[in-house]
Amino acid sequence: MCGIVGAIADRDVVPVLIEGLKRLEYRGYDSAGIAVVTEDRVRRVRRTGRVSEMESAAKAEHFTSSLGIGHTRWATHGGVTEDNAHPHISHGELALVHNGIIENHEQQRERLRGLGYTFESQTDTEVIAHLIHHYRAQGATLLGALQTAVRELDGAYALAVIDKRDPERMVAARMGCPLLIGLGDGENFVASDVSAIITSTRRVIFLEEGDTAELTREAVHVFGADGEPVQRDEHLSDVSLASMELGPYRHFMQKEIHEQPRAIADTIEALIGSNAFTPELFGSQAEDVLRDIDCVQILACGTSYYAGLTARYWIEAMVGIPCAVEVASEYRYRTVVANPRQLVVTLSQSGETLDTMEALKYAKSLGHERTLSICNVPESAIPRASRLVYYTRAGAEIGVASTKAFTTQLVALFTLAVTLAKLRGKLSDGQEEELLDSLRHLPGSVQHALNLEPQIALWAERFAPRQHALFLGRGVHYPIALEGALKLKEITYIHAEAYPAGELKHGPLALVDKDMPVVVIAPNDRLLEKVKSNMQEVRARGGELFVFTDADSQFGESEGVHVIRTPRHVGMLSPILHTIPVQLLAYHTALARGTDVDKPRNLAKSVTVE
Ligand code: HGA
Repeated sequence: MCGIVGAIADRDVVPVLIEGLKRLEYRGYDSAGIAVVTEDRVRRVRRTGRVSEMESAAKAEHFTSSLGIGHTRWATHGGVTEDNAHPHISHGELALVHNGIIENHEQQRERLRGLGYTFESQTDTEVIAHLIHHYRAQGATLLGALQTAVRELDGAYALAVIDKRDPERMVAARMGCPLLIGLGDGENFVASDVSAIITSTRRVIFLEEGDTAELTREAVHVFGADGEPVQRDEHLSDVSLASMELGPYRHFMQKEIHEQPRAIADTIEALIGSNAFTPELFGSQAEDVLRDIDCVQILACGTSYYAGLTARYWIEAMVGIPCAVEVASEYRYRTVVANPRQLVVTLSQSGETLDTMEALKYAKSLGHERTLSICNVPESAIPRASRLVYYTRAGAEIGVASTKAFTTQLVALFTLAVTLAKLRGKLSDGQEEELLDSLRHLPGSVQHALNLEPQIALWAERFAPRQHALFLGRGVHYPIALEGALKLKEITYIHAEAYPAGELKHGPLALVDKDMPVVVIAPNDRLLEKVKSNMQEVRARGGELFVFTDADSQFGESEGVHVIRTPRHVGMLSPILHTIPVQLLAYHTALARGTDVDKPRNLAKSVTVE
């Protein structure tokens, strides 16, 4: 979602801001802007649309400055207009960028109107600029004004602020939305994520909830929620620049689909290295936390939620304890029965997903102390708030539609299920060796599935003109049908629904006719015969079937039944393998429809607002 970058340096920071915003584009946005302090003035350029359009406008105006802030906006309050784009300015003096939502913006707006402030935008953000300006006008320093103002805000924010009356300083604040500080040599930065500043520095400080910070060229001071100075650890980011470059690919989504063999291999490296499913894979205290749990609650959103649904099948079958999976935005607002022996597992690619973070906080407030985060971004907020963590090592995921983060989450969840089974004495040495072996071979099988791309691209040509599609699966492959439908919706805008195949006759069959393509995930497992019957039900109504099965299933193509075979059945890991073709189908259908694959309309990455 929104991206923030700011810099104070001895050089012109405008190129730093523009490059930073380009590196934040992947988060999804609808407008962009920068503001700088130069020659005792605040100058600003904003545009709806792409960062490159805003860049041309900034170049035309010959902006240069050694202090500036930039922003990519994903609108929550107020339409996608230039007036609503950030930075927002108060009285021509102070400029501010904001990520998040201010819930009491209406009350603040009324109050500020009463104090004589006028508003140029419909955003919730503009009140913050005026509020800080108001406290400045009463004599507070820039940092003091920011600290007073944020105490009056309800909601979530990451903020960066500059003021022409104090051109040697930038201030920042964080509550509920990610913000970090980059430490340079005689220059310092703020950013929503490290990718924005990676070419300037890898030394970062992650701000914590309630922190404020003051940056000059030479120093950074951080203050805790009580306003007192605090020391926050410095980290050296190992984000790879290559993972943020497109290389020979047309789209990040395509690149990330193809990176899955490597991403999976990296994610299981420690497991394969230790040659055993040990609790330590989840952290040093893991054995204590995991040993006598009596159930699992998985909390997640979007694609991660489907990873959780898949894990439920594995956990209940292998471990023999109940596993519930819930959308985080539902869990966080309902009355939940607390159980101190429950393991609460949160799944989030970015580790910053606001609803998931809030659901975790809620679970903890109920006394749930056994918490595990499965996450792709080291040191992000959710793993830091969890007792145990398993980092997927997918590398930076830039495409808005998640691909490699999903399959690596599945690998992590599978590792969890087997580890729990072992802790409960439900795994023989032979079984452990067998499962390790299948995981070892998984990257190779995924590579074989990727080789199906040309066949899937041909199917995509037939999908491209359709308005609707149905996805069916059974058992552990039902969540993969859900994921396939979600991928298609997200990037092609074709309306797609997924059902457990057994549900077909309880409703969705009414939709089936010759114009409804039905995608079926039908591997050679114990439910295959049941799925075949459901396929007959579709054919009997003229529906066209597109079936993904594996090499050892016995059925072939016939009229209205198209079949693509993934490699040999890979046992319990089969859902991971069957994810590849549904990702490729969505990707190639989007190509055929000419949609913006990496930046689907209305969507954003790192969903840091509610
Ligand atoms: N509420 C602000 C910022 C939105 C945001 O953080 N999106 O990710 C606005 O609507 O401008």
